[in-house]
Amino acid sequence: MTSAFEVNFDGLVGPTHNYAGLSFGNVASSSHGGLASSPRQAALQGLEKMRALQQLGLKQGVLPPHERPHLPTLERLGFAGQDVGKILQRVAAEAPALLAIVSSASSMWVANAATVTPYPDSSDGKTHLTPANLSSMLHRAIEVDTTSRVLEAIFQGADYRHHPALPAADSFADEGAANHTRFCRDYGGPGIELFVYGRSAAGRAEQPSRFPARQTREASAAIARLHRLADRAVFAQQHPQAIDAGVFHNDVIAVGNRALLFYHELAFLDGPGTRVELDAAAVRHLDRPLDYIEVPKAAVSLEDAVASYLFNSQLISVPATQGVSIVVPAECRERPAVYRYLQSLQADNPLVERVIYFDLRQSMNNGGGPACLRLRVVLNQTQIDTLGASVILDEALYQRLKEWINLHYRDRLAPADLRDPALVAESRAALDELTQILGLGSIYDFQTV
Ligand code: SUG
Repeated sequence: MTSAFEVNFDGLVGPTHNYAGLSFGNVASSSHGGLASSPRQAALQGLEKMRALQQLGLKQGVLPPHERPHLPTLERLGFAGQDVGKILQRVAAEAPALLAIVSSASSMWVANAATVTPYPDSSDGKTHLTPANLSSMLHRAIEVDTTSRVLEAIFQGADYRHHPALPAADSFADEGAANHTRFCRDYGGPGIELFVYGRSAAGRAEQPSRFPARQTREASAAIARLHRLADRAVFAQQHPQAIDAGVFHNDVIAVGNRALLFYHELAFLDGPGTRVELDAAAVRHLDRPLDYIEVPKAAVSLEDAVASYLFNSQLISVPATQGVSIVVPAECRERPAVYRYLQSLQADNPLVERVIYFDLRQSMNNGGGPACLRLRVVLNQTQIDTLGASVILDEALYQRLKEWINLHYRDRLAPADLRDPALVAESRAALDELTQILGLGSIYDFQTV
């Protein structure tokens, strides 16, 4: 076994970050729709998180934002022409909801970009990547093509197998790594993988009644097959009560790292059964059962969990420390029950080293916490050194990206600003420069036409 790292690739927030209330079932998105945003602050908050983790000694990568507003989607829907200003005016007049949809900076939440199975887990020894079709909502479904191009540009060579996204049908709705957790003892050693779904297209599963379930069991099963996981894959259904409380992805209510699962009592429809299955797979492949921290609903209610995003934390193994460190959003300090719980966890649980709080408010207001902003890829040092682009964060890249954000991003964006053709020009200039900074080549539609 060669040693390997779990690299967090974080999505950079794009220049059109805004609050459009697009995601039904995502409580933060619905409650902030229509408010003004700050793309600059959003991008800087995300960048500071990346830098802090890099400074703790972790490997940190960067993924580029997508081109927005996405004019090719408008063209496919009949809004074409040479004059961008006129196109935007027409869309705003004839289909105002569409303008927000094609302008969303939702590609920042790269936990939904793809599902990644690292090479130690697949029977062919390759790292498998399947972009999520994100077919539940149009503003996210239009991410697939650029995501595929970005992943193929970065993860090049014989070590990787890139699969096309699953068919974009309701029965194969797939939201990527946000519903997938890998467990292992060491990142470069064998692992098992938990796939969590909200509904079954076959209709067998108990359904939420208030909000939609996004991930299907059929999609999860297809990914496990494609990624050649055989009996390393475990499937579990999300608790419908959790979805109805605003848990639109499993990573809003559970998170894992190495052999530890941190989750809420109401995360899974059958919590005890899920543990039995996970332990059986873990004993088979890791020679030991998993460790669990189950948070009782009596200590933290579903409402508190959703409002604070306690479980959308990153569990990280900081070099030269024993237990796991938990990266949580600052909102966890503001909910008394959650803060109390975290303080007791830090003081009393030997599995936990410390809790680190981050201000990610701009993203949080759209339902995206620390874990939503990152996609985990296990890589060995040779793979890190031979990536197809300069996307691993170091101090120089951090400084460069900070300057780039400060130069190109607006400090304030109101919904009406999405009609402004200058925003298109500004975004293109920013992204064009970014592809040069990251050595990515031409990945955007505007660069290839
Ligand atoms: O898909 N929000 C995203 C948030 C994704 C969070 N990701 C994870 N939990 N992994 C979503 O609901 C809101 C956009 C708006 O309303 O402007 C949005 O798309």
